[in-house]
Order: sequence, then C-alpha cells, then structure tokens
Amino acid sequence: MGESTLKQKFDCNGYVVIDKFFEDKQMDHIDRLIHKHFGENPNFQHNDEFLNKSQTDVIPWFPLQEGVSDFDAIEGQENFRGLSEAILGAGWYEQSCMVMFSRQGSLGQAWHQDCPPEDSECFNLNRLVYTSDITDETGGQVVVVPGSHKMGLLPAGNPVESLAGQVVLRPRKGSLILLHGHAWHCVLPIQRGVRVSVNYRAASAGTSEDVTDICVYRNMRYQFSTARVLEERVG
Ligand SMILES: O=C(O)CCC(=O)C(=O)O
Ligand SMILES: [Fe+2]
Repeated sequence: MGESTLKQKFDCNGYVVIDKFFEDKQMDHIDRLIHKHFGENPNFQHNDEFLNKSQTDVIPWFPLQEGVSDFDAIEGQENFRGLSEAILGAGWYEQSCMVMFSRQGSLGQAWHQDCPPEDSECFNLNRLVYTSDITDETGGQVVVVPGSHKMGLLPAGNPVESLAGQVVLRPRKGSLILLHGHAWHCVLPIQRGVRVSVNYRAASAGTSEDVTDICVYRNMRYQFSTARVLEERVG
C-alpha cells in the first residue's frame, strides 16, 4: 500500500497497522537490548496514586537519551520517515524514543488520549514498533476506536470497560502501528510473558515538545511533569 493510501486511512481512522514493516533481524537486535536493559523483574517507577488511578502499568526507558544508538537505525529508515512526513507534513520532528515494558500479569493501559484533544491541530503521532508477536494468548492487544481522533474528548466513565465500536489490534513482530494521539486507545492486560513496545513519538512543526505532558483518562486528566491529577472526571 502506497504512502498516500496509508495517509488517507490514517486520516479516516486515526491509526494504521502495517505488518512486516521491519525485518526480523532488526527486531531481534533491539528486542535483545530491551530485555538486557530491563532484566526479568524491573521495579515500577510511577507513584502509587498514578498506578492505582490510571490503571496504567508500564515501565518506560528512553534509550537514545542514554546514548544507546542502536535505536537510531529504525528512526532513520527512509520509508519510516516518508510515511511520517506524509502524515505530519513538512517540518515534522521526532519527539522521543520510548520503550515501554510491562510485566506478566500487569494491567496494560487504561483508555486514554495521549494529549488533550481541544486543539485538533496539536497532537503527537505514536509510531509503535513491536519486537514480538502480540496475540490473544500473550494479551497486551492494542484497542482503538476508529475515527475517535475526530470525536473530541474521551467520555468520562469506567477506565477499562469496552467502548462501542472498538477494534482490537494484534501487531506481530516487525509491525508498525501509527496512532494519532487524540485517538481513544488502551492496552489489554498482559497474560503470558512480558510485553514490549517501542514508541518513536513525532509531531508536526507547529506542535510543542511537551504536548503529551497531560494525558486524558476516563477518570482524570493527569500531568506527568508535576505527577498531579489536574482534574477528576466522573461519568
Ligand atoms: O504500547 C502500546 O502498544 C501502546 C502504548 C500507548 O498507548 C502509547 O504509547 O501512547
Ligand atoms: Fe497512548
């Protein structure tokens, strides 16, 4: 599928999934680095209030900030950059490379929008890379409501229950998911093994670096920089 078709699909649905975007060899390499970094049972870094309220159970790692340049190769790949430009326009920029690790039995991530949707032009683009298969057996599927990037605020309510129209995505090793930061999305609990995803966040030229400082959940708005609940939401 060509870039312009993918862009159309992205604009319509708020996400696209492209299987076999990356080679197995590339995935094996960064998967090894990730497991080496985290080990089998790393400690959780968020505070208890965040964990309890957000029902988000991931441990982040920013490898490029620590000089682990192996993650650069993916970001530099021409088709990856071309697709990003098609979606975000000239002047788009890379925000961060964040590895997300979840232990076996962890909750995944509750429904959220990565950034507030009030300004439809200001959003992050998640460029999610998967180094191993995500299946119904492993759990950790990504769930999204198609078109929700244009539906405004995620409705207040139960943080994890199913939403009307939701679609369950099961990326495989080497899959790329491009996901609009305003899209309503969640990650299902991890059933077997640990779960890893790598998010190369990017944004359009006019979007500020800290666009994802405030995340919208169904029960709150949370600010990461201050580790504060900015607003309680009741549905
Ligand atoms: O790990 C995933 O598959 C999705 C994570 C997510 O919601 C995000 O990076 O914004
Ligand atoms: Fe997200």
